[in-house]
Amino acid sequence: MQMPAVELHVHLEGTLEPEMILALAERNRVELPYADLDDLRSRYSFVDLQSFLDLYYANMAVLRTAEDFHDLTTAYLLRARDAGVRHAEVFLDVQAHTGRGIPAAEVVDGVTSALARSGEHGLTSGLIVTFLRHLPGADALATLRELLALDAPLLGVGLCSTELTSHASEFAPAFDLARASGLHVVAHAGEEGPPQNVVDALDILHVERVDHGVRAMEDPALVARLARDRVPLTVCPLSNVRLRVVDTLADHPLRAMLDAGLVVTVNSDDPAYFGGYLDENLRQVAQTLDLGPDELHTLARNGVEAAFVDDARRAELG
Ligand code: ES4
Ligand code: ZN
Repeated sequence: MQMPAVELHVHLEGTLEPEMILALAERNRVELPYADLDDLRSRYSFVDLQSFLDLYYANMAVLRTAEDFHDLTTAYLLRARDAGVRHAEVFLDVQAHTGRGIPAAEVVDGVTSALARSGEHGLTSGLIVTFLRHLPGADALATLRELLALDAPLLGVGLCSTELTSHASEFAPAFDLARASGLHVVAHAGEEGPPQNVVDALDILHVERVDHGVRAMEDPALVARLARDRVPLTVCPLSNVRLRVVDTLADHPLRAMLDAGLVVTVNSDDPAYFGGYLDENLRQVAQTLDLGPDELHTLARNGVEAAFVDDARRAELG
């Protein structure tokens, strides 16, 4: 099988495996409401995005020190390398940590010191800080200002968490500052929210890629626009099944998206929660949607096209 070269949609906190949750709880003396590993694992059954987010944010309580963030990031890089990834752009929910009293510098130092060693594992990488959409836009702006003051080595900013309770315009000031500071911009849209959220991400936040975007398929004019402008969509098939964006993998619109000429890529989102890393996402979509070598090649090529890398690195990846 044509292996993926690039991963563009993975939340570092979503790579926190149950075993690491228990190990870090012990290391940091954090009390968890789980009896054991089996009890924790039994909670990994979701009915929608929010039911997942509740567990995802709760489990972050075990991440306390720069060393924890370093270890989490290194574990992801090693697992991604094993999945065939040669370039990864990883999301970090800084506000989910500063909001419970962990300094931004502690979080960012731990992650970036691990990412700086990507080359030792045979990868390149970049860090995208994702603002939390359930918090006020002013918090996103303040967080970005703090990260810029820290001179944090950022590739870009994004937007995630629930799509249903806020409007993109709230985040325009933070995205305007990000673009003015030379950062790339992406946003989750059209996952649980309607196609209009994708339009708003393009028109109001001026995103260069859309994370998920599967519900764009409900709006033919939007599909035509995304195809014409070659706006990449970072699709996460196993995530969409586990969060009930689609009923089953066989119902997933990935093939229809490819057929519509969209620049779609396959990604893992929160692999510790959704049943597999990039290799498993690709294996399952190839099998279930009967994707052939040409389609797998297109997916890999799209990932290279959509990556925020310079021409030299793009040529190496391609
Ligand atoms: C997320 Cl799957 C998904 N959707 C929106 N926000 C998120 N944060 C982490 N995973
Ligand atoms: Zn995501």
